[in-house]
Amino acid sequence: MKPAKNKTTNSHRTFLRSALFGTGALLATPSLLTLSSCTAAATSKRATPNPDFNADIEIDLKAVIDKVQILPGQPTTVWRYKASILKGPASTVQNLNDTFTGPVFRFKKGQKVRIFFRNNLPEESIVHWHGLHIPEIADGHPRFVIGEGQTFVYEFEIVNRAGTYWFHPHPHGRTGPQVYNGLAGLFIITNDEEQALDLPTGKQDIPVVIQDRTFDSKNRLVYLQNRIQRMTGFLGDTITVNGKPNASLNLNAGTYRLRVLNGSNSRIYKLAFNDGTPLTAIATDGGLLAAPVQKRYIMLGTEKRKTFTTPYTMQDIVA
Ligand SMILES: [Cu+2]
Repeated sequence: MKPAKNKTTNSHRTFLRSALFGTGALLATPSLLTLSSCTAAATSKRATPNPDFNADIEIDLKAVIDKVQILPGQPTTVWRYKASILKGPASTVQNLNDTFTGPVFRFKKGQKVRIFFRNNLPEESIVHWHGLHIPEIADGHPRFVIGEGQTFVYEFEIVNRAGTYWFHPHPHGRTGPQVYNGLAGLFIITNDEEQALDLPTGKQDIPVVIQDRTFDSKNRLVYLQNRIQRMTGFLGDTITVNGKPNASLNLNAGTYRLRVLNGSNSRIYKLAFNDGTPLTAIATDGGLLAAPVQKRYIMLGTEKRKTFTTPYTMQDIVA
């Protein structure tokens, strides 16, 4: 309701301004034209870049149908995002291989970002930047969906605190299936405050996207097979990490930062080390906590993520 109200106010102001500068009945027509073009601009889809927006970073982001090797045997058809950097540091974009998850974007607060989103799916889609403070037109509201072959140009400045955010499709009534098919990526933001904390970085800063999936005998993704699932929510029988079942990672001694995102449609997770080693939670959805908190386990609801470090080695964890 709020944007609509603002729109009216802006239009009203424009109208008043025009009316003030104008005299007589003739100028009533230009005033009305201003009024209608203003409303059109606020609701139109952004298909071309704004030349006045000076982007530090430009990214090409596509939603595509792809085949990836997830299980032994036949590859699985998935829907996924693929990104490439057009302007700015190459480290901004990290595509993950042989998986449906990703990419991982890494930004710094204050950067101005332009993302060309191209929908190569056989249905409407739009990208929502979950947790980001950005202009409404760049927020991926379902009314901004674009059809197959169309492009939406996002332009916004990174104003959020350092933290782990994510992006996913947001078409009305189709968000669940599109995320399930594989569309989800991470949006990591850093800032000076975080960089002064000496947290693990580089290879010791690991994205962990947890999702449950069900595959049929031909390795195809299966979603909402029966009425109970449609009512209570989908629960897959295979847990994937960054799009891979039975995921494992060999780590060296030292402290790791795990950016854990529950990207599942309904499943809730309780995460703990199997030997009871405590976890140190350092952040939630909204960024860094005021102070680290030790936990025996962490609960992850859907559309939530926590970031934690462990002062123990992965060898300890695996053992
Ligand atoms: Cu979301």
